[in-house]
Order: sequence, then structure tokens, then C-alpha cells
Amino acid sequence: MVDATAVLKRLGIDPAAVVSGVHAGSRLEKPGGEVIESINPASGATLARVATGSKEDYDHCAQKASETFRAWRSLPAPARGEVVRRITETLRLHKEDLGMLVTLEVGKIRSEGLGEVQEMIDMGEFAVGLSRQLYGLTIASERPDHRMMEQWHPLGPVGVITAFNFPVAVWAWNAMIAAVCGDTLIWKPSPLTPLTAIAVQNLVDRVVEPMGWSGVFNLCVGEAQTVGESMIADPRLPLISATGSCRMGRRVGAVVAGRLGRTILELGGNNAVILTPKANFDLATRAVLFAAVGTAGQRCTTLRRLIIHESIAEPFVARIARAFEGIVIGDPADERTLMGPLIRPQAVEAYRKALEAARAQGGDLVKGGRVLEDRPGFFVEPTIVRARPDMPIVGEETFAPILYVLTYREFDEALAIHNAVEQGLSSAIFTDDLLEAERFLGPEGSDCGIANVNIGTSGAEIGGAFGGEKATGGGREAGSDSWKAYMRRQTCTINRGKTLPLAQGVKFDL
Ligand code: UN1
Repeated sequence: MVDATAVLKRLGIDPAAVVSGVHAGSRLEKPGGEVIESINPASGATLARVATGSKEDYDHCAQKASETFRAWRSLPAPARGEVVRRITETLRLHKEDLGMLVTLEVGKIRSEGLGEVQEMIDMGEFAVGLSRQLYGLTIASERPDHRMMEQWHPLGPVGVITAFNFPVAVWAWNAMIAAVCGDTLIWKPSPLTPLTAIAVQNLVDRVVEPMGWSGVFNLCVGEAQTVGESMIADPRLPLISATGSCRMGRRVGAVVAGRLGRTILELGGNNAVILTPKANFDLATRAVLFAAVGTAGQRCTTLRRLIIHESIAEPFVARIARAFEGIVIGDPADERTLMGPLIRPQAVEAYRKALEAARAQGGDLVKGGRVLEDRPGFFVEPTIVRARPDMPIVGEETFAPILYVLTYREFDEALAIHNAVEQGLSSAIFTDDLLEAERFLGPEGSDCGIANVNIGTSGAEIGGAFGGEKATGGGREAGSDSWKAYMRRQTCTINRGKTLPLAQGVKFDL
């Protein structure tokens, strides 16, 4: 048994007290919102109670973030990078405990809990390097003795809304980049995972307080209706970066667009693998297992649809079904476990309902399908359903380990099935045929933000830009040039001459 109290205490959380979920520069002793409970989904037990923020508490955070922005934006970017470097170092020192807290609060298996913290560390290191870059361009000017350039300035305080399933890594995608870009932030984590957020905030505070930079990173745990709505409507925040469901994204997108603010939206996925007869089946088996069952099917990048050539469907599905039998479901803190619980009873209900719908719409259950009611916690079996692409349930993202198997005859049909869903996050093809792979990656191939060859749909590295198209929201976070969304671009033209030539040959002489 893990000593949860000891883990929490080492991360600055006293589970015997009501823990404050609001840090506006420093911890607010008595936030005014409701008190919520953090539940361990593997046991149903309460880990701690958390006081959430009221609208007024949110306002405090926004004020602090705005005030601090005015100074932070003028600190040279490499000096901001030094703050991020120290935060990253602190995360590295607390990787074990923080990873364990992810396991306790989200139910991720040990290796995935640790992997999540590693993703934060990777992000921090990426951001430190970036702090000495943030490159602009010089552009050839058409006017004599003129120079044109493009530079990037800090944008402002950023609102960061994260989901339960990557409770800390997605904060790092945003926070590490925003900070080196000269932005401050207010973080609204999922109310299902307040403790991981508070633990991260405590670690960050330990670094930034002595450096005089409290107020760069602010935290406001709270409900969507209070903290979330205040945040998205707040004109002080030029950018809202939100991860969650398409429904949530539609609301955030509409409200922020209404005030002509910017958003980065990372919403639902309905990710597929196309498996062709030319695939390496050993590789494909392992990839399908991790992508479909990893994190108990609760990643945005989870594999939900297997689009397989009809000639190989029977044996391959049998092979996957056999492999499912070897998956140890149970206590995520136990090193042997491969699949932990779902996050809460509502998620179990959604799993049950999706299977009911699949059955009613003509799907065939191949494997799994049971809720494991014989134990405490919110456990279900990983499940395979033979389905048809036109079944409405196949178009939906159910945050649970349900894999729909769809068959195809012609390669073009596979691509059509692949792209025929609302969402467009992650995708993959398994084939050793160069032309099939290249067609998948071509403009008429996968319409997703992430497209892989001989790799599953989940588990992206931070170096690339992460995000998707269509109903996934279009935002990009983490690596590549995602940082540009956190800055404002300025085009500058400088005249070093003594005359004033006008662009486009316009004459305007007295
Ligand atoms: C998410 O599920 O919101 O690519 C993020 C992956 C992880 C991130 C998932 N690196 O699966």
C-alpha cells in the first residue's frame, strides 16, 4: 500500500486540513468557493478536501497575473528561462512523488504517472532552450534604405484550462512556453484533479517566491460555471488555452471570440489506425494495445477505431482479443498493473451507455464489455466491438477503453472511413508499403493534426506541435513553433535614408 498521506505531505499538502486551491501570487488561506473532494478512483476513497475559488478569488488571480505581467514582460527572455530551468530542476527532484500523486488522483499506472512528470520536465527543458531563441525574421524591403523585420513580444496573462487526464503535463505545455514568452498565467485545472495542480503550484512557488516572481504562475481551482466562465469572459486575458471536450471548446471558443480574444483549443479526438495487409503484425499488435488500453482509454489520443482490411480482420482481432486477456487490471500503483480505473462513476456510466448504443446500432461485442463491480473503484474491462462506420456511436468520443473494429476493401475506402468523423486529432497507418504510407501522409490522406506511420496514435513527443483539426479545435501546443501563439507579432519597417519612398510606388508629393 502506498502511504498517500506521506506523498501529499512531501508535496506540501496536508490531507487533514481543507487545502486551499487558490494561489494568487501566494496561497490564499480561505478561498470562498465550495469545498470539493479529491477521490482516488482506484478505491473511491477521499484523498483530501479542497477549497475552490469564488469569482472574487478568480479576480484576485487575474489582478495578480496582470500586475506581474507588466514587470515579467521586460525581464530578458533568457532570464525568464532561468526561472523555468529552476522549476524544471525542482520537478525532476520530486518526480517520484508527483508521479505517484498522478497515480493516486487520476488512476494512471505507475509508469504513466512518472511519464507524465517526465513530459513536464521535457517541456521545461525545451522552453529553456527556446528562451534563447524566440526568433523573428528580416524581410527584404521594396523601398531603398529600408529594413523590414518581424519581432515577437509577450502577449499578456494567459488562461490555461486543463483536463483530468493529463492533469500536469498539459499545464507544462502551456506554462513553460508562456513563461519564457513573457506571459503570466492563471491555471484552472479539472476539479477532478485539484491535488496534482496544488502540488505543482507548491513546487513552483518554492522556486519563484525567493526569486521575487510570485504572480507569474497563478492557480484557481474551481467549477466551470464560476471560475471557468469568469476566466473566458475576462478581457484582461488575451489568450485562453483550453483542453477538454468539444462541448466545452464550443463554449470557450464562442465566448472568447465574442470579445475577439484568441484561443488554443485542444478538444476531443476519435483517433484511428488503418491496418493494411502489408503491415508488420507484431508491431501493430503492441501499438494497438498501448493506444487502445493505455491510460484506460482516457487519452485524447487514445485509439478508438481500428480500420482493418477485411482479409486480415479475423485473425488480427482474435490476436488483440487474446492479448486483452493478459492485461492486468487493478491497483495502478502496483508495478504489474497495465490498466487502472476510469476517473469517476460517470465515466463508467458513459462506458456502459456507449456499449448499449453500440449493441442497439448493430455492433457485435468481441471482447470485454463488463463493469468490474466486484471491487471498489471505477474499473471496467477493455473492450472490442465489431462495428460499421455509419453507426452514430462510432462518431463519438467515449472516454473509456472501447475499440471499434471497422473493415475495408479498397485503400481509398479506408481513407474515407478514417476521415469521416468530426474530430481530427491523431491518426496512424501500419504498413510496410511505401506508397500506402505516403498516401496516408499526403494531402488526400489523414486529415488529423498528428499522422504516424508504424506507431500508435498516442504518446506523442513534446518536440512536435500537439493538436488537431476540425472539431478538435485547431490549436497547437508544446513543441515546434507553438510558442508563437503565446506572443504578439510585430512587423517593423525602419527607414535609414533621407527620403520617404512609399510602398506600391504611390506618389504623394506636395
Ligand atoms: C491528452 O490526452 O490530452 O500524445 C494529451 C499523448 C500524450 C499527450 C496526450 N503525450 O498521448
